[in-house]
Amino acid sequence: MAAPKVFAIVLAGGEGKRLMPLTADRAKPAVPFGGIYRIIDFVLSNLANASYLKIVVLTQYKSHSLDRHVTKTWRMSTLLGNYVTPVPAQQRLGPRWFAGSADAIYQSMNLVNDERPDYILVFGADHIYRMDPAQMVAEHIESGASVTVAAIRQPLALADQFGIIDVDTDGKKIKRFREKPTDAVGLVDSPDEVYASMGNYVFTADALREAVVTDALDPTSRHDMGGNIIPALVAKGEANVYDFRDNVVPGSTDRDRGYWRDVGSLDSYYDAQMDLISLLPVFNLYNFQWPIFTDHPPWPPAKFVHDGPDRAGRAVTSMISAGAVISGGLVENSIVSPNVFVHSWAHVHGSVLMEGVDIGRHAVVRNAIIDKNVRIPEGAQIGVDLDRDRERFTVTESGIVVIGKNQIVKD
Ligand code: ADQ
Repeated sequence: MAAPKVFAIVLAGGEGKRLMPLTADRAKPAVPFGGIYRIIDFVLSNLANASYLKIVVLTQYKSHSLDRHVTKTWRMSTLLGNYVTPVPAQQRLGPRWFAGSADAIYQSMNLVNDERPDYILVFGADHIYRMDPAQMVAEHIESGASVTVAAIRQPLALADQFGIIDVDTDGKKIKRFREKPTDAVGLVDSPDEVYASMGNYVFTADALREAVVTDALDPTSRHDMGGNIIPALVAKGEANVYDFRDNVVPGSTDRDRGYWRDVGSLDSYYDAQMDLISLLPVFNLYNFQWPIFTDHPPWPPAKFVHDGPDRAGRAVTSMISAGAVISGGLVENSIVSPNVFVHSWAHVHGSVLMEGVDIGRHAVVRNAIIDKNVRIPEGAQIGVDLDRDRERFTVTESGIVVIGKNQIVKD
């Protein structure tokens, strides 16, 4: 039997308000992550590793940086008819942007019709994880459901951030799906947890087409995948769940299996990066059997100079990207992106430094996220006196100081 034709739609139009100021100039999926990646590279790598290479990325909000990244990094040989194409809101149906994620798909239905797939993956672009989508597709095909929703257990306290799933006694059919409820109750076998949608769906192509067309005609709908499309298919008894715990990615270990992070807030974005650098990381970028792809210019290797009794020039428990120069400073527990310069007697701890950041002599940077091209002047202190930092920067609930792109820091 011929392999089923699979087409992937990556939803990348979310605003990412809670990631401000990192999303002031870019959409959430384009926010840099782990030194050399963008958030969207994780979902695209999962699809690519499963050889699903007919992909459209639906964009909308501040899409320039995302568009440029996808076009540059994810260019494909056209030899096999593969592509990863960013598709901005087309206004095909009149002068309006996408009203919601289901409307984005409805307005892009011509792309689906061109491809005539058997199955359509609709995946979010905002998560850090490894997953083999082919295993989910296989389960979907076998079940005969119209849609299969990937699900993971999450703390009950976070229920109002997710689509919450109740399953039938068979453990597979979705009995009830509520988008971000405020009154969710815990699971019978684990009262402090709920079963949450990961925002990744596999649809039988005709079912998706019918669902978005019906939804488009409903004036009361918010045209949202989690809020409208999935609940409608659940009501028809045609929605199944795929338990993420069943997904086994080649090269994964007991430690990093099942890792999935929604990096929707500054704190969760920060924490997920700290997950990369622990001694035995719960998310292992060094699994070469399921690589996370990205692309960057031919920067020179990272360089460390001046290690001596009074000056360091050293980095420990950190990831240091190409083009970075650690010149007489000390970097600990941090992610350092390309072309970062850390000058003599500076001390960086527990921080994420994005491309082109310059840390001046004797500066102290603690528990901070510093966006592109920010210059921390000589002797400045960031993350030391949070009250002072609050006057000029964003400081998160857990005390992470965030400095936006190109912001001038005076001392
Ligand atoms: P949210 O992420 O809050 O919840 P939403 O804001 O609709 O839902 O974003 C879903 C995806 O669609 C994101 O990747 C976003 O970038 C994209 N998106 C949003 N609006 C779009 C538009 N107009 N055009 C293109 N893309 C758009 C979702 C589900 C929940 C689930 C969580 C898991 O709705 O049920 O639990 O994801 O994180």
